Amino acid sequence: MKNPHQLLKDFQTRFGSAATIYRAPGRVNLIGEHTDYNDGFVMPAAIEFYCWVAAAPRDDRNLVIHSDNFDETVEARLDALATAGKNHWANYPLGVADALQSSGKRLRGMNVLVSGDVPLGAGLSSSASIEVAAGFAMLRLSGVEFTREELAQLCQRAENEFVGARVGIMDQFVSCLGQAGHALLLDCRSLDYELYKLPMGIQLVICNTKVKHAIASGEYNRRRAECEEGVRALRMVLPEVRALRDVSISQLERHCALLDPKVYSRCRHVVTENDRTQKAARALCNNDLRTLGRLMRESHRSLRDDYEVSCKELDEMVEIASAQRGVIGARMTGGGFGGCTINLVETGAVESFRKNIAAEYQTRTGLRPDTYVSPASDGVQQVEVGSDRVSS
Ligand code: GAF
Repeated sequence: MKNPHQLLKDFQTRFGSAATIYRAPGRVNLIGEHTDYNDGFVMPAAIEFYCWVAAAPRDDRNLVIHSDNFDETVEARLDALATAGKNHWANYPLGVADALQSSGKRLRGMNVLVSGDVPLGAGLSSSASIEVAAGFAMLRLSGVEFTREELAQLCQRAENEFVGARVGIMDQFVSCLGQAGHALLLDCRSLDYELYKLPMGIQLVICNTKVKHAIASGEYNRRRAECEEGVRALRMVLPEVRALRDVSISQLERHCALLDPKVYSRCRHVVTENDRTQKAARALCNNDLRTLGRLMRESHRSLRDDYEVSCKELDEMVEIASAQRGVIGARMTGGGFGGCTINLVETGAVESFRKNIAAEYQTRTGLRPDTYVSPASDGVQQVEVGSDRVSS
């Protein structure tokens, strides 16, 4: 974890002034994958990996942003924001500044030092964490009123329009509104949400396959386009359908002849995953861990076979995990094509789980995995250095 005292010192050395510190978490998704951009349901939790931002206002209208991770500084004028180039890290904070200003928020120029400990390209939402941390800092230091829901939506807009990845709202939302010890069930259409306490005696164990996923790559946007194609075809007979969220499993089956077989499989994943996610929330609420585990397994199979966003390494990791003692459920998490799995593991079994996974995964794939154990954490916060207290 980043030492906030060190971050303040680094800021002082680089920019010659004191700063305020904010941090926004990455996330892991328990279930509800590729449903957010279909107006569906997701159930993520924020994790104790953060993007840390130290920031202080400037007298001009410039944004000067230094990334510790990339050891690079980018300078931009708030009145003439443009992308920093394809796949550039600075597009995330610059895009957020652009989205905030386009929505009418008047920002001040500022110096920003960014230091993230969310593993990059691992499917744990390092992108949302930098967007949310930067956006929160910009709004707070500019003295602008905002809600966390609004910040999440503006960060999503930044990623869609400035970065060019047509992501849904899940990652930004939980990075803004996550709560320690809880998973968050989000209705991605209404943005209504409920918090579900995670059971005592169970740990969230995240296994990194070390296969990098690239969310901005064409596959993610292609899946989204296939879902839209499915909606267009189904609307010929079901005109009330606005998104796959509105389609039931029996309706989909009844009208499958209207759909190209690939598009049908994509739609089947989304429709069944929405159902699983709502059932998983009920199972969590009833402490019915057996059902929760079964739904996680089914979710992984559906992502692998119908949505085709898994990969050999994720499948191996889930298979190895599912055979371990004390494992409630295991599945890939996030966009897919590499990245991480999420495992619910009984506390007493975590150490043997980590050891066995590391050995077996390495034997099967030749890759050395990382495993992280993280409690569910709070959404974006200001960090009071001195006491290291956080406040909202
Ligand atoms: C990525 C996206 F950013 C999310 O919006 C979501 O679609 C997820 O992939 C898949 O569930 O994390």
